[in-house]
Amino acid sequence: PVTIHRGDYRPPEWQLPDIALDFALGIDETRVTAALSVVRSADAPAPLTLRGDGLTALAVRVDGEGWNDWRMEGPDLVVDLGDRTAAVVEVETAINPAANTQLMGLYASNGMLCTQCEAEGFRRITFHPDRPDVLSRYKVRMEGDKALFPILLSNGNCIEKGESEGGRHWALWEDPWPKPSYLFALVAGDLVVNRDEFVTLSGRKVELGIWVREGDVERTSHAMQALKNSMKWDEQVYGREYDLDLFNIVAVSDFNMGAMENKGLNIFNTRYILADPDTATDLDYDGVEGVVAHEYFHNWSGNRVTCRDWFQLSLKEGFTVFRDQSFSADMGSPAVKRIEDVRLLRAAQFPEDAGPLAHPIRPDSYQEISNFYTATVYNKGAEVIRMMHAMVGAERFRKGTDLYFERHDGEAATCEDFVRAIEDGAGVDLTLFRRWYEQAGTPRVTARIESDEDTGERVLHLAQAVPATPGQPDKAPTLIPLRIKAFDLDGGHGIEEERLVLLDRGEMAVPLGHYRSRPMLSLNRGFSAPVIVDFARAGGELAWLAAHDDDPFARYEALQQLMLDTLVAAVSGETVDHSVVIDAVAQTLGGRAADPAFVAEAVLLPSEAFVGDQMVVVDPDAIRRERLALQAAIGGALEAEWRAILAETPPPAAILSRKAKGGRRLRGVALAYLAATGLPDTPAVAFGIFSDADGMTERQAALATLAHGDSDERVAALDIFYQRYRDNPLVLDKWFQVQAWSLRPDTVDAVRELAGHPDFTLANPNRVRSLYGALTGNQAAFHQADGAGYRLIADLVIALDPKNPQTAARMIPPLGRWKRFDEARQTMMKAELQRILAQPGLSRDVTEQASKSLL
Ligand code: B3K
Ligand code: ZN
Repeated sequence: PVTIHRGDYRPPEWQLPDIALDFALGIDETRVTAALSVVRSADAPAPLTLRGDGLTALAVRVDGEGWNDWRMEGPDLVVDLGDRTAAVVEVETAINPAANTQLMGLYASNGMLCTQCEAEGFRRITFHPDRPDVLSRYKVRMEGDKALFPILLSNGNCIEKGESEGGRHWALWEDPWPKPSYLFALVAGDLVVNRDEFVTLSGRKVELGIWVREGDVERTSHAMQALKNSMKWDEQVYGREYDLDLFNIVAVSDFNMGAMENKGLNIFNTRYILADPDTATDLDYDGVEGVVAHEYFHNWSGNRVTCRDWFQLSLKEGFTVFRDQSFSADMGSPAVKRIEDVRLLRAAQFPEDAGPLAHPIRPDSYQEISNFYTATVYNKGAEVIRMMHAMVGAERFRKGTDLYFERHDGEAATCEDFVRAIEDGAGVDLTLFRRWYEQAGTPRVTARIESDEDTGERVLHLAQAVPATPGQPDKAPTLIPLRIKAFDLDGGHGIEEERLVLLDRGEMAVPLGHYRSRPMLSLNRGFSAPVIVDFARAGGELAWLAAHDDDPFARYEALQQLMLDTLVAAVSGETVDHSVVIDAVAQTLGGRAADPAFVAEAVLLPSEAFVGDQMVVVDPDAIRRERLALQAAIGGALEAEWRAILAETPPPAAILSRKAKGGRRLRGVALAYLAATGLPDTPAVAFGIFSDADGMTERQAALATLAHGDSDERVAALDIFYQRYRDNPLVLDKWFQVQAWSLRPDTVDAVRELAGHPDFTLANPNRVRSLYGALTGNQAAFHQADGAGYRLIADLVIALDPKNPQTAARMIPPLGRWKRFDEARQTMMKAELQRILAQPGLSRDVTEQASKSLL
């Protein structure tokens, strides 16, 4: 496989100011005629290379004349234009959307046609340079059967439509904004619309449409509200107004990821559009709001200013994730949102940074760019933007982003352009900070307090180290902004106010002031930097901080650390006293009336995987055992509290206020703790909640709790749930998922059996993720000692790769974590990676992930 290097970037030799596309639509055959107006930008004559993927050129014309000076170079079409400096190059191709199981390019889903072009799917539709620094104005004409495709959509505005012979009709769309090919979109199908409108800051009326299948339109109101809120928020917070008269969203059920920000025509996985209280949990609602916002925000951070090349992906993704995180925080609870984001970062990104697939947020090389839509590029990328924001403050950050948008509007920019705009606009020197873009690996910050017992002077010593990662053996210190505060319990004059410490060298001493006794130090508050902090705490400190820190994130963090320390000690064979954790949980629960959502997050035990991440050699069985033991201890000791929470009347499912959502979340946590005790009445309690539930949050929480056990109620609830929702794919995904999440010892067997269920299919990425993705997230099951979990995932990758390489490749990273496990598991995991690699005809996607995972 060919490796592409960031340093090899060359500007395009041809520009394409205008493109006219003509589609004769059909499910099995769509004919595409592309007229590319090309203008040479290279000084010397250069052939025009148009990338293709699985295409045949049926006809080539130049300036209206048949043309023979072209050849195929592998999948690409090379047209020799002699010494011309401009031409209109017309190419005809035919594609089969029904046969497109990769879901890249133009494909069929439930009888409708839709596209996915990012990153390199446009070349599966027509020959084109297909690189993000080639921007064009698009005119799209499409024609198709009116009964099959009553709705015809593309980017921009519909400027004309009409009927043609044989029950066909057509539409002509024009997008006035030049865009790269990855933002092209087309949809044709039988869809219904939820219409609304939004008036922008400057008084422009924008027509909004969310297009779904008949019967789903009632489930689109939350997405519509989220869209309007996002539009308003981007005006208020970033001064960014929408720039077309029309904004359409289409929901499709077969989609490789969450959604896609095509200009004026976002295409979404139904999972991030459809929500009603009966079928969606509160978390699903939040997912809809966050993804709708994310894709909308891309209109500026991604579309108006796009990426020069795919190495710059974090330019749009990191920034846009930061923007959607800030939006969701403003719409709900900032503290809870921060906890969720950090939990995701630690669950998905830290392991990536610590494993064989580690890469900087701006990678240096790739074989298949689809493999780089990662938690590192997205979520660590967002943390990097967040650190800049923290260092300069909201006002100066806004000056920086204003300058960025002003300087680069209409351009394909780089990460460096962004950093420079923040430097110039906000007035800050980010020289050292740039290392965050260059270096992979999660920095480790070691902290220690040095005390002079005579004078009472306390000094905080900080040291940083960035671990070696593949291809980057030596790392340099970077700039790490740490929010700290010292609480003085004993009188004296410590840091009363929070302070931002900029750790800008390998080691640094920070005077804290004079204290009679060691102060309670709150470090990396709000998770101001995406680092791992090693700080030996004195006994009682974490419990004190969990109860008293005035930063809610820091309270959460202290309690988590206390739980984590207890679990790690227990797993290492130490006898542990659960009572410290129990007391801290009890104390936190005391605040539940004021903020149930925060309390629910704070009292949750760290995941099995996160406990494993703290250990040199992960012992999945011991972690499962000790975590269940701690859960049971907390469940038993605080039984009365859990029962009291569950005895309250739950908030009606239709109410989505912060408080109502928090209340439901806490009830879910209470049920899990109570069930962990194994008390004989708990299946009946859970079944009661399952049956009485007026919405999916309570219903799913109860079902998931039952699914861990072995009761008659479990069997009954799974059956009732299946019968009730068998026709709703998104809810049926949950049915598969709760079973793959189960803590039962037979989960791997259950997953294997579910893969043979008539409702299981490899054709739908959501279904694949709901079963197999859930299994890889179930540490003790996936790492079952006999290797059955590994075999199951490898079998899946092998079966899925010929159909959908992108989704297949996404299942590989869990197998690549072998270095962290015992020798027996290591051997089995590597053997499965090798078995995958031995398959003939493997995709570039899977080849890259599997071979790198063995290093
Ligand atoms: N930009 C798309 C991701 C496309 C992934 C292609 N493999 C969604 C998003 O981040 O908004
Ligand atoms: Zn994005």
